[in-house]
Amino acid sequence: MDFDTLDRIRSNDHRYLSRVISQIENNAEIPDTFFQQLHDHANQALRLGVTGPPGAGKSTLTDQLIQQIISDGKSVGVVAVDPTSPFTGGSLLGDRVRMNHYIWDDNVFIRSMASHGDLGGLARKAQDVGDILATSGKDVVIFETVGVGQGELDVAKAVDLTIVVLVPESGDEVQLMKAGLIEIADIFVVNKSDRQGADRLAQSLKSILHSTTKKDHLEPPIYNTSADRNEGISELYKGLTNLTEVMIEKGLMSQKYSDRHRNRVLNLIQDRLLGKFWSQERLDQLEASVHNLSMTNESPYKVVKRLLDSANE
Ligand SMILES: Nc1nc2c(ncn2[C@@H]2O[C@H](COP(=O)(O)OP(=O)(O)OP(=O)(O)O)[C@@H](O)[C@H]2O)c(=O)[nH]1
Ligand SMILES: [Mg+2]
Repeated sequence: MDFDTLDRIRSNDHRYLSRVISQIENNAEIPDTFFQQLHDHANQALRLGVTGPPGAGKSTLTDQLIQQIISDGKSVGVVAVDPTSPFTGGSLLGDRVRMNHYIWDDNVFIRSMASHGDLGGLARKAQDVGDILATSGKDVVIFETVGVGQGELDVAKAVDLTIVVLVPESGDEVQLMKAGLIEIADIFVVNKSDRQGADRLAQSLKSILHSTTKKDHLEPPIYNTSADRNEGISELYKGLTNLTEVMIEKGLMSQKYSDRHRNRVLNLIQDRLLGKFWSQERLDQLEASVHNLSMTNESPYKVVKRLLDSANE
């Protein structure tokens, strides 16, 4: 595969975009120069994360947001991360339906991306894919992830703005705090507001946010929606647009951008150093010591010392 040219990405060739994303998905070796070239073109898009518990209606909501975005004369790229996880059995089909719906539309690009259980790499992949879609000229890039673990929450670090989707069944405040969903949200959506308990959830969220939002931070707004009947969606879209403007004005977007930049460098260094360190030989040494452990009872610290010493030789 030829990574030397930006032209096919910049010309918004969806088949090519999909091929490059597959390479990233499959951990193919891609030269750094490829990503370096993207950098100058990748800063125009608004990157949105849509996250929340399994089955909360993230895909349905994203679908409605796509409609809003294209009616607003803008283009959008959507990546649904890890639809093969055991939690998300239903979404792959849903994603296929959506894909077919927009297959001839140059303004809408949708695809799924499996994490292959490699959650550590997810934030990096989301950044890289975001760069590709931004370079293709998409005005908005959406990442749909299931918010059930650290890897998924890391995706929040790859975006400008995170929408956390909850439903009346999502549980009480304590559970939400524990799940780490409160602190990553810039906007809350209480979806399935056609169901009982939606107002109560919105109220209790509001009171936690009121007491937990730090000074100099914006208190995340809450929107009630019923995504499957397109209720509350245009209000959400308007709110999203307003919030984006406010965040730009207050310098919060550039703050997020610098945080992303820093995180990205930290993550890349970590990945590379670890990748270099764990040669087959060291992995074999580790395995050997694991098998020895029960016999010689060698301390893990001793194993570490030996492995690190061998790194310095
Ligand atoms: N009653 C009700 N059902 C909804 C609403 N929005 C979505 N649903 C339904 O909820 C189910 C799950 O919707 P999805 O959009 O697939 O949810 P998801 O969060 O993307 O699910 P995963 O990706 O599998 O975690 C589907 O059957 C939807 O039709 C809503 O506002 N009200
Ligand atoms: Mg989904």
